[in-house]
Amino acid sequence: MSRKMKCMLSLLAPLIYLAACGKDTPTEKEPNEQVTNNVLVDSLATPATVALFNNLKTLAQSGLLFGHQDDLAYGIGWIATPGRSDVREVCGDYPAVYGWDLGDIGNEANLDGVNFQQMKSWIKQAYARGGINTISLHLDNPVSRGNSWDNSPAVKNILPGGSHHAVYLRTLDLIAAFLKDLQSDAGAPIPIILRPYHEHNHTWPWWGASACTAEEYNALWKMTVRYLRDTHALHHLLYAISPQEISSEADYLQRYPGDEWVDILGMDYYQLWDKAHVSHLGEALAVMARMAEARGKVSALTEVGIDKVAIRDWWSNYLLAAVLSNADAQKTAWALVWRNQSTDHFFGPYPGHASAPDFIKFYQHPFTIFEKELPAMYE
Ligand code: BMA
Repeated sequence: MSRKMKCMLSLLAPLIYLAACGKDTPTEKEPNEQVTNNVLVDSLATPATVALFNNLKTLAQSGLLFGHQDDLAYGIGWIATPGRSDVREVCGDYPAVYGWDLGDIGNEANLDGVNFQQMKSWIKQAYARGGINTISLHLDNPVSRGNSWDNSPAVKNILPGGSHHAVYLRTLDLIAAFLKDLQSDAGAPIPIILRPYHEHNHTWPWWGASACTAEEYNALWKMTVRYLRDTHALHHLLYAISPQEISSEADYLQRYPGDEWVDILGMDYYQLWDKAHVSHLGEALAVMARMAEARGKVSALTEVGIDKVAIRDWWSNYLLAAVLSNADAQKTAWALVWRNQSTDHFFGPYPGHASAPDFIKFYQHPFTIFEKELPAMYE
């Protein structure tokens, strides 16, 4: 067992399982459903989901999990080859966190060509190895039928009473059905970190700052949670919110549904292209980590990266340097880089790339955590 692993396990020892308690929630409970916690958005969350949250919180104190979007689905020069992963081919281990996206749900493949049936099996494989899965939603504009980037107004139309409410619920039904299928071989639901309606303080998406009011955004979030949690009775979800490049608490809370609707405070950050932004990101992470701590939540760098990783020492001297730049930023649970689509669009390492030697250093650093180094996250 590595020194890093030993240190991790000793930190986990005092972990206290959340006791059942009689908190009132808006959830309608079946007589046989048990309240498992009074911390999460879902008071009926499965014990494994509660454990994932607690373990993330504990691990965040002493390490940074590394994540990669679509890691098992494709990489540079390959598509859907069993067992392959650009990250693993560079450093010898899979990422600890796997990102997936349900944009184009209802079709055979998602908006980036990932077959949904295969996505389910990759999520199951990652879980079986002890990894963590997070899912974002680049959904089409439900009114115009354009894509996520069609920022013509739609949110007011899909809220209860709106012209497209029923149509939108059919999309949420498809999402619920996909999530429900995510079960281990033994039939246990696989805990998932759901990250809907991300980067909502920016203007590119139809749920963004130019397309809907804060009240509409918050109503959309709550409607989605209620529909998945209460109507579909899905209890294996943690809910992560992720505005982009936020530097103050007031900014963070401008579009925020409320503490009882969010489990994980995330942030997406795509400005880490020069040394000045190392401390900028470090300070932003610190703001978020303090907010999370005050609320009993987890904070995470839910997306980060620079396209084509054009800086050779980016992993150690930019990304890790930002997370290590102050004591609060160090409490960030994970950092996930976006997909390796092609040599023209990639955010992770791959064998032969100029940043690969530095990625190995990043991997070897005692603070970073990859899949094999994870403790049992679901216990
Ligand atoms: C963007 C790009 C797009 C992709 C989208 C959703 O940042 O990578 O090519 O379709 O994310 O994954």
